[in-house]
Amino acid sequence: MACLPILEYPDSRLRIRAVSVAEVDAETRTLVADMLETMYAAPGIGLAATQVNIHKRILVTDVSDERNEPLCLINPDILSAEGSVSFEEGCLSVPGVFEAVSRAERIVVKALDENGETLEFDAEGLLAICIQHEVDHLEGKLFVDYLSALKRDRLKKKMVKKAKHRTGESDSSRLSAPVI
Ligand code: GNR
Ligand code: NI
Repeated sequence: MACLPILEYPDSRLRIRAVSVAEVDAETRTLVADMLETMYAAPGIGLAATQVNIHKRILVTDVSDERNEPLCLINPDILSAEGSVSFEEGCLSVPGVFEAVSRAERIVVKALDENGETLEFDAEGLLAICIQHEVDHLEGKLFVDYLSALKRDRLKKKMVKKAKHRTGESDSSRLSAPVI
């Protein structure tokens, strides 16, 4: 198992759209195990492959209190969504930032599990919020995209400053990409 590095906003690789997984094989299962380890270590309640720079439609989540109910969704598809709920969201790729985001309250999800079996289930509460947040990542979207342009721009400046400080301005090429 391995803990993988997490990309941070405004890294342009967080904008890449993930492609579907053609076959759920041993390599997929290794990646899922590494993503779960990364998520638990962070700690977070969800992680999309995009965040660890793997552009495949894979997400993991665990919203249980005991952190012993891992769920892995491959090629997730939100079949339907209803209701609306606002929740203070955070993101491992935007550390230290928490802002209210409006999401569907209930969703119906179809996906494959780590064995390639089809899952179809209803989700609500924190699980529904988390799955929507992760599916957004797989489409290159971040929760900060739902904030006002003013708030997002302020945040971006702060994060670029932090990234430059960390890298010693050695490679900021990925930080200047336009943020959609
Ligand atoms: O750990 C996380 N917490 C969280 C809180 C509210 C709404 C969404 C999330 S997901 C986040 C982990 C993460 O960044 N997943 O992409
Ligand atoms: Ni996130």
